[in-house]
Amino acid sequence: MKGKAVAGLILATILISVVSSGLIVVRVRAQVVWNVPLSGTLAFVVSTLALTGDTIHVAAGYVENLAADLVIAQTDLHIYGGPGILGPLPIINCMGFSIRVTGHAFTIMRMEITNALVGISLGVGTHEHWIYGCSINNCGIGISVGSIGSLIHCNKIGFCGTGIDISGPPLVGGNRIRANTLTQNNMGLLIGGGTANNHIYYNNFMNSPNPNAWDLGPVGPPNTFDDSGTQHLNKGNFWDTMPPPPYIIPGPNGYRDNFPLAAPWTQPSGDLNQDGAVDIFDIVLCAAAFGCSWSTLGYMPISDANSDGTVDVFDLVIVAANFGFVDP
Ligand SMILES: [Ca+2]
Ligand SMILES: [Ca+2]
Repeated sequence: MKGKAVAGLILATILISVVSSGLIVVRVRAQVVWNVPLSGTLAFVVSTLALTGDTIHVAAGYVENLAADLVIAQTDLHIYGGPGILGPLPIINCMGFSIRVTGHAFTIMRMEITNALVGISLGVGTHEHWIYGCSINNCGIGISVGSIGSLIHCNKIGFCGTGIDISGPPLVGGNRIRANTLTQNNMGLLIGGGTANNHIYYNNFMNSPNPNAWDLGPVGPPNTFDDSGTQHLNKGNFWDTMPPPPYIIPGPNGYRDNFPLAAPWTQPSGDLNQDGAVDIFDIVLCAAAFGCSWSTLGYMPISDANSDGTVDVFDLVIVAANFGFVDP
């Protein structure tokens, strides 16, 4: 079984890298899995033990209070919160500090982050981070995007000053911000500052006392409220303050969401790679981690469709049951 899983992983990596739309990158890892708290606190593991390519598993229900900024300087470091069936999301209470990412290709999934100056700060010039399924609350800024080519999806961000901030220098670009739900932040999204080619779609922006989004300008850079470089495809966001479409993003730049959603976005069941269709690539993603369980190397939360801590036939069944679905 182990040999099959490895073969599946390699096959999946090749297939996804070559053929897919590039939304999901499956990374082959051969490094250590650290289990927190068995290996100490998360901050201790990150600062002292973990190396490039390692994965850190944080048990459901775990709570840690930071005593300083949590700096992620490694490349290709992965932090996975425990599967939902085993308990609530593990919590990093930042106590006014921040999680600062200075390395590349950082992955964090299924963690709760509270009381931070910046919940997750993706450093300027860093690239290819993957932020999925996190709950970020009561922060000055929920996620500050200074990176290139990151995927930020299916997170819930609430009660922050600004939910997602993409107002960095022109270097910041090529990030996909999709399927996040931002509620009761003072401002949901802050964009502009010369950033370019960031794609913002399928997000739900709700209940912000100030505008759900604000565009800083300057005029010109082609950030889009769609999944491509054109403003004229049919993916958009849900805005609870929406006037008749298109939704004009307040601010000096004139960004528009040409095809805003009429109702909040809900992620289709079985669409593991979040590309809007349930197809062979979701099967491949499931195969990539098939046979892996929560505490072992190779487990990926995104492959575990029913979040029970094991990637097995029941996850394949969920994909199969929805196979053929295509977002209209
Ligand atoms: Ca899919
Ligand atoms: Ca499962």
